[in-house]
Amino acid sequence: MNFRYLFLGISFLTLTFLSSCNKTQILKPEELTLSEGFKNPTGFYNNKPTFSWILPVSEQIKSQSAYQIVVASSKELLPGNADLWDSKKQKSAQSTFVKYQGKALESRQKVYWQVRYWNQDDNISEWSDINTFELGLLNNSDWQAKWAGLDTAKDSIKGVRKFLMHKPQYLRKGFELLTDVASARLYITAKGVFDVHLNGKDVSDDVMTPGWTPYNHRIETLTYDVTELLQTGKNAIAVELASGWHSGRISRGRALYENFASPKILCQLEVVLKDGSKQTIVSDESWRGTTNGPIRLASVYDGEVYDANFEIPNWNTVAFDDSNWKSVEVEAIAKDVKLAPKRHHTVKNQVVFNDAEIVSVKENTSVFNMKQNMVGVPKVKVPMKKGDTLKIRFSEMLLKDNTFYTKNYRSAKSTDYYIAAKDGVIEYVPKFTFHGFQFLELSGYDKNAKPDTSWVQGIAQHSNFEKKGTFTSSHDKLNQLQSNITWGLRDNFFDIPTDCPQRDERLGWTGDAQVIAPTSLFNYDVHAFWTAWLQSLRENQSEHKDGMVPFIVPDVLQTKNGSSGWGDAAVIIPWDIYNATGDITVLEESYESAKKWVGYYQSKVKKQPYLPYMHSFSDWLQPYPSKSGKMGNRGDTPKDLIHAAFFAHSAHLVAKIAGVLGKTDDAKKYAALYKAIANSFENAFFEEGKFTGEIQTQTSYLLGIYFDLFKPETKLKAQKYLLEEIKNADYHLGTGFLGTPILPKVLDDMGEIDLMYKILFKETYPSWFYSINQGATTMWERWNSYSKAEGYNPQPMNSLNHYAYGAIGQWMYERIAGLASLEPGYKKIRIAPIPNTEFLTSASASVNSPYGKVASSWKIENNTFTLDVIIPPNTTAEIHIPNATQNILLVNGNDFTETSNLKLISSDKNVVKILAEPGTYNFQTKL
Ligand code: RAM
Repeated sequence: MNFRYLFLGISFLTLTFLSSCNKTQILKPEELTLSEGFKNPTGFYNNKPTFSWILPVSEQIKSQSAYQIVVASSKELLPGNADLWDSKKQKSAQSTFVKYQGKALESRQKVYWQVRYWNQDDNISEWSDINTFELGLLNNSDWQAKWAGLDTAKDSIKGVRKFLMHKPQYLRKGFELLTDVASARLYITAKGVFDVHLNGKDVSDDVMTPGWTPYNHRIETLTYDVTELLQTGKNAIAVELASGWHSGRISRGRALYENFASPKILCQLEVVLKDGSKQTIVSDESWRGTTNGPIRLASVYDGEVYDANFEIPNWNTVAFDDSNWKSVEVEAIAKDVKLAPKRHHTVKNQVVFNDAEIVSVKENTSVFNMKQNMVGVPKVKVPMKKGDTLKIRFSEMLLKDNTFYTKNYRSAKSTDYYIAAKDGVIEYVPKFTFHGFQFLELSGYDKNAKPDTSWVQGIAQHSNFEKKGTFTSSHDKLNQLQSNITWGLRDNFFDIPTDCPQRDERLGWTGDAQVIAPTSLFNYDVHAFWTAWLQSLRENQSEHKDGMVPFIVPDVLQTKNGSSGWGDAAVIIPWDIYNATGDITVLEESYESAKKWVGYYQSKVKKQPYLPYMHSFSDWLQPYPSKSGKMGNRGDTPKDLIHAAFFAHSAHLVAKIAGVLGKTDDAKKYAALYKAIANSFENAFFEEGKFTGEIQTQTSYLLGIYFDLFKPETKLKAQKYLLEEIKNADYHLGTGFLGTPILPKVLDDMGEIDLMYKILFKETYPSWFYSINQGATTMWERWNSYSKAEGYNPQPMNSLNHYAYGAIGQWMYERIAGLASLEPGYKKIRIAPIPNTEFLTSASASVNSPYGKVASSWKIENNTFTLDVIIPPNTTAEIHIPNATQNILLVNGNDFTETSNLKLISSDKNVVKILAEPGTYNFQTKL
């Protein structure tokens, strides 16, 4: 043996080994998600999904230069033998929303996938963990089940405004499984709302399923893995069913929805047995049911009645004999109503408030304060006497004498009842209703018992999205505002985005939705929530040949005329989602709908070119309107101006969307249309930048400026007039629903940041802090919903939980904390806080962006301004350090010098601008 060769051989091997280590050592991708952020879903809705992943934070990983995705029908085939799709190495930085391009996928199919990437130096990562998704039933033809239920319309009672109240149903079926179960899926939905049990156990902790869609177009279905709940031999499936949104008063008896028809369930339990055989149990005529169960009545608006005397022991287990129950009636699945897996997360219990305070006790009536205006249900544990009725009332705030203010619930009874079957402590959580409340009144409990705070808990419920962003500052009221904004969002994201959660409304108002979407996308992971609702919007829009988008979605009001500023949700929200997430899918899905809405405006142009004549709720609830009472709700900005402004804006956005989608002809066409409308807008309503209408309003200027409808020279003049208007209002808000979200954007653009701070930090009416000074824990519908001095606004339309004015949240993130997305989905980030030392000494925000955590946090201490920044891999950031110059700037403790990570963009006496690569940075400058 020649040692020299042996030595050389070993060195060669070592080198190859080391260099191959070097090539393979970078960390694997993390947080794999599917389409709008789903993690390993079962019952997934989309067989053409997109894939996203996040590059881990590490010195070596700045960006992605290529990726490879492998998709297979079994785990074992990965990564080498992907039978469904192998993307191969794709030279691309795209790590979000990569389209699946493999073999067609079918209902029920379970799919496994993995991804790896190459970094900026072409080093390859390890393969990610294997993720999965399993499709739900994608076609109506996948269902063998029939709609089943009792005819409850027959013996229903007449409730508020003579609406039918269907008695809740208890439905069940026993069945036998011949051998052991290998796997089982339950596919289920209802015309109504349901809770399903298998062998006495809850199948899920979902609330008010299946949720609310335009039921005449599409009903969402749920899929549950129930393998563990089944047993060899006898089994029982049991479903509680109530009206919910489908047949309840909230549906307003719309014939189209068969609202007077009785609620029904549709369910299909598919079992694969260990011997390989299959057994399917479906809802059909063999099921039995009763309305003689404990939930006697249930209504979204009016509450629930529970009579413990009607409890049916073991009704949902195999031990029960249902031979006395009635046979159900069945109905075939309709071809024109799509059954589709739910495309966003169900409502669930989210937070439990268990530190209630007792406000008052009178005989056996007591009032509890949950200390937060919330939405959901109470959990009561109360001593009762047999036969007595516990009455549970709700209110958002109290009157001066500590009694309930419920005028603003209007006709919604919002009251629950529990009838006790025996003496002792009862425990009750209503199931098929929800309330908007901070205060709760109990009466009818055991007279001899002393009320205790442990009697009551508040269970806050909302759609099950995750928190995405945080915002905090050195100012208590600003933090309270952030809290009010986020509670306003959670409280009103109850399966659909609602205007309010408490009164006889709770509807998906499109205007409110378009106003709040950007702020919601900072605070919560509501990508899927919004895109699901947009599908409902398109379905309701399709009912109108002229492209009209209803006021509300689902459209139970049967809207006849579109409203400017409301129907624009069809265009504005997809654009906002795209900007927050970078997902182009929402633009593709919404493109035709957005064009149709612009077409609706066009169809309303009559006499004057480009000026539509139509309906509008206008600058809804503007403060100090010239007209009083209800007449004043629409504010003073003329509706014709609002139509033209939103017509132009929607056309402009369609042009931009067309650009993103590569539809160049449309992009040109809509850009020209926007210009033409802008021209008409200016000529019709302004002279030399001054609004020519009778009453000057902030909103007339805001719309023209923000939507870019002026010629450059008149724009400057209009800006001056706007500032005059704001001064005339003594630096207070003069804006309603439409103007308010735009105000910070316009002032920011004008460099009037300090003015925006001044307006935001105003304590007197109308301002954001005014409601906080009056005790608000959520956003209010009106700037003057309540005052300690004068009490409640006399109008019954006075929700204390309305998110629209929370739209300021976007500016709080973007400018106060300084964190904004500069290119769709945070591919490029802007960190540019502008502190105002009169009000603040610190502010921070973070967002879990599609690329990972982004953060911006500044503070001023001992005349030193410090900015801490986190920029995730595969992005870049422009960092603007205010009041700094290049030579007094420290970065991570050292004098600033350009490096491969930090490049100077510009520096003047106001601001240093730096282009940053991913990393964590600390900037410091002396003030
Ligand atoms: C009210 C709703 C909503 C608003 C419409 C115009 O009834 O609460 O907030 O958009 O009217």
